Amino acid sequence: MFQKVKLFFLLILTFCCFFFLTSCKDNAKKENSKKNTLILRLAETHPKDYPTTRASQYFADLVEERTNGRIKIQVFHSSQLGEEKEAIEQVQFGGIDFTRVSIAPLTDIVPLLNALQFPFLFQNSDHLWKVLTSDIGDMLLGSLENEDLIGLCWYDSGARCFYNTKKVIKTPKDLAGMKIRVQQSEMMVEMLNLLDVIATPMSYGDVYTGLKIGTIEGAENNWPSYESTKHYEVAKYFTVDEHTRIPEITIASKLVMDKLSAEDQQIIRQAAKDSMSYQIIEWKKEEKRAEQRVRAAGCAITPITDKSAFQEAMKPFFETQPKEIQDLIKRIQELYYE
Ligand code: GTR
Repeated sequence: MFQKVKLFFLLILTFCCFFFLTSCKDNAKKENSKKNTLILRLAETHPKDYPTTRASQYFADLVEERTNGRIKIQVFHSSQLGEEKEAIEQVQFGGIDFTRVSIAPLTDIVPLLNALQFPFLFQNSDHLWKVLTSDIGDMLLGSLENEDLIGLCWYDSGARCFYNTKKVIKTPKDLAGMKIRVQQSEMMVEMLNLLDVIATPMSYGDVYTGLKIGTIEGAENNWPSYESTKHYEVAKYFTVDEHTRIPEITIASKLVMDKLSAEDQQIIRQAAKDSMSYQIIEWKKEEKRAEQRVRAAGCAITPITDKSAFQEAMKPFFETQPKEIQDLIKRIQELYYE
């Protein structure tokens, strides 16, 4: 009897030891794979469910899948890592690994991008995409490298329109004297000054309060931004003048990318490119949804069917541009007819 009990306890002991050793091994494996996972951060200004944020997440998922979990990109939405201008600077110094931004706050660092924010440059969305997917788009993505940035891909951002807290705007003259927020870009300030507007550069996150307390009287943006920021609740006069089509861009830190293997760099570049078609589809859906929502909310929407007055008012702007930008603008205009 005593022998049997002894054997029984011996068996239990062996089982416990075996269980203990296997779980230690499993934990060590998990720890190891955690240690082998490279965590990178992407800064995004929009909320979690905004089309560009979802596309950035799609990009991150592709990278994780294609590197078998070796590289994980965490998307920090809603400006958790700072506003766009600061995020760009951080990416230059490798403090943040990636960011998705509008090209506007990048233009002071890479002036050639100014060509893309020239007013009434693109005839429509197809024209914009024809340019971005041509050698011009590739050349512009490549032009960021001198500034320690790597241009990965473009996203859609529709057309930007004026909106304000005061009155219906039908002509450029109606805008004269108004204090309008612009993105932090020299060119945007110069462009709006041409309309006798008091152009006020400020970061995106400050616009709602500015409109509400009256430090600015208006701003300009696309339908989804107008809606998601709730600017439409405080600035209900929206004029569909579509003065610019400024694309969005995802950029990586060159310092960070240079430390990765050529294979991983390629995976990241390709994943970013592959997220473009997803973003474009999501964008189109969101544009319609946001427009319907602000219309239903009772905003005063003024369509501008004949844009010539706005175009004429902004025409002299071309002459103020450096030759390099003028040449690029001409090439972009010509591409529409090719
Ligand atoms: C939005 C754009 C943002 C930000 C914002 C702004 O359309 O998606 O990245 O640049 O405009 O006006 O600051």
